[in-house]
Amino acid sequence: MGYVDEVIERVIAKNPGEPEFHQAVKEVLESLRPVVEANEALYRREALLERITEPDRQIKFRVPWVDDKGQVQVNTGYRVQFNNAIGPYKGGLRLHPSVNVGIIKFLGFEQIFKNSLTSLPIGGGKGGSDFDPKGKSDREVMAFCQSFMNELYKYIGADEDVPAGDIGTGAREIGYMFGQYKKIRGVYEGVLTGKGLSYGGSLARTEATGYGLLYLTEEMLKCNGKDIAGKTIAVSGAGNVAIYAIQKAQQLGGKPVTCSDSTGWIYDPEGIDVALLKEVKEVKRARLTEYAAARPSAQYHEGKGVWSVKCDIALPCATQNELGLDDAKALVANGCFAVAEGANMPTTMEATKYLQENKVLFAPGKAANAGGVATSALEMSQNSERLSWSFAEVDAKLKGIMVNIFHNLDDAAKKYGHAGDYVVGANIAGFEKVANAMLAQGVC
Ligand code: NDP
Ligand code: 2IT
Repeated sequence: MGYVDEVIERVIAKNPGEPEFHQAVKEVLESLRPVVEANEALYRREALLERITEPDRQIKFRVPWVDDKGQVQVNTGYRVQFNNAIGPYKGGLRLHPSVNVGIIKFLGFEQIFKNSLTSLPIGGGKGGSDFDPKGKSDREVMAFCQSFMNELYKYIGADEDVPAGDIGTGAREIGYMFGQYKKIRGVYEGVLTGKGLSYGGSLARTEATGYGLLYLTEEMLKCNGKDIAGKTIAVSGAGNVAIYAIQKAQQLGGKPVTCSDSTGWIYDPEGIDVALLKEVKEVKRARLTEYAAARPSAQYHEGKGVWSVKCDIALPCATQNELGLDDAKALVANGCFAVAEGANMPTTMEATKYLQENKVLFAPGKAANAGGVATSALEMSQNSERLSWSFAEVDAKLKGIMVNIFHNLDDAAKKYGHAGDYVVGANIAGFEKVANAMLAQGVC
């Protein structure tokens, strides 16, 4: 058995009941075969793949808080500090009832390579809790966030580990967490990103993941003789990533016609009304039924279904494994020619394979959605120099980073004989820098 297969087996045996983590490790390691084969003796001796698949540490803690009825609630908090070979741990905090250690580990593992692709000095980490912010009052969310930080503060810091937003964690949650960190530690530092603009946040961080997704997609299409203008786009999700992906797609002349939330989805043949979507999701925190009620052209459907709509480009922006093999078949049958992942691992391995076999341009999340964490790193730079940059300056840097990421992964795919396979390209390009740093730093 080859080194890659041995390590995959070992990871599965050592981490039972964590299917998402197994999936992420398999997807990365299998595509690293060309590099691993070229360096097998060295990597084996250094146990490089064993080390890179084992988090530096996993922190799990109790998060007790009092709800509005006076009842004590108990959630579980996590922070997985996966790898800091190239910079302080960096990655979001997910607040969703489905959160467990395996999900946080898959996200933390992906984050290592994503952060490396940005070319900025950030290591990989992820955290979160099974707390569900949906339907909670602001006071309840604050009580949870303060209790979460009462424990998390011990492990984070501007040069140590810098958390940020993810599913369920937006500006409100980051604000409460930052306030509590500051109160406990008595230091004003850039310990979290995605902060409000009045207390150290960066312009364009809110838009960055969605905008970055479109900048990378635009470059990928351009290099393949295609264009976004005039194209019909299917988007899933209706959160931070989806909203700003839809907005940038429209600015580039595309026509996003779908979005979805955890209960249903919208087909709006006249194109999604972003202002209305923002009002429903960002202000009212309501369901998409409210979008449909306010927009005569929109059709609302319960459950899942955005990938059944005829489109040229698909942008999954909700959550992991939301685009399966049947969805991939429907997309291909309907003439879709590009899929770019706004979410983390939204496409199953079978679906990815099917799309690639059918010549669909496929940009994996660790490259396509890296604009969010890249702009978080720009927020860290601004915090360090105690200055803030204009929207145009941050946006221009973001665009430069995304274009650069695409060319790095395109070049890596070509160099190892897999031209056009951007999954292989992204994994190899992200891995090489981290691997070299780990080897240079010795056994640690
Ligand atoms: P949000 O919480 O802002 O939005 C998530 C959206 O997906 C919501 O509309 C939610 O529905 C919907 N959704 C549908 N099904 C699910 C489900 N099973 N679990 C969770 N959400 C579901 O999150 P983000 O937009 O920030 O994140 C979306 C994806 O992008 C995630 O995979 C995240 O890891 C990834 N990502 C986020 C980055 C960021 O900067 N925020 C950066 C890079 C990647 P509802 O409205 O009903 O809650
Ligand atoms: O998945 C991700 O890259 C994020 N949720 C953003 C992480 C960050 O530190 O900005």
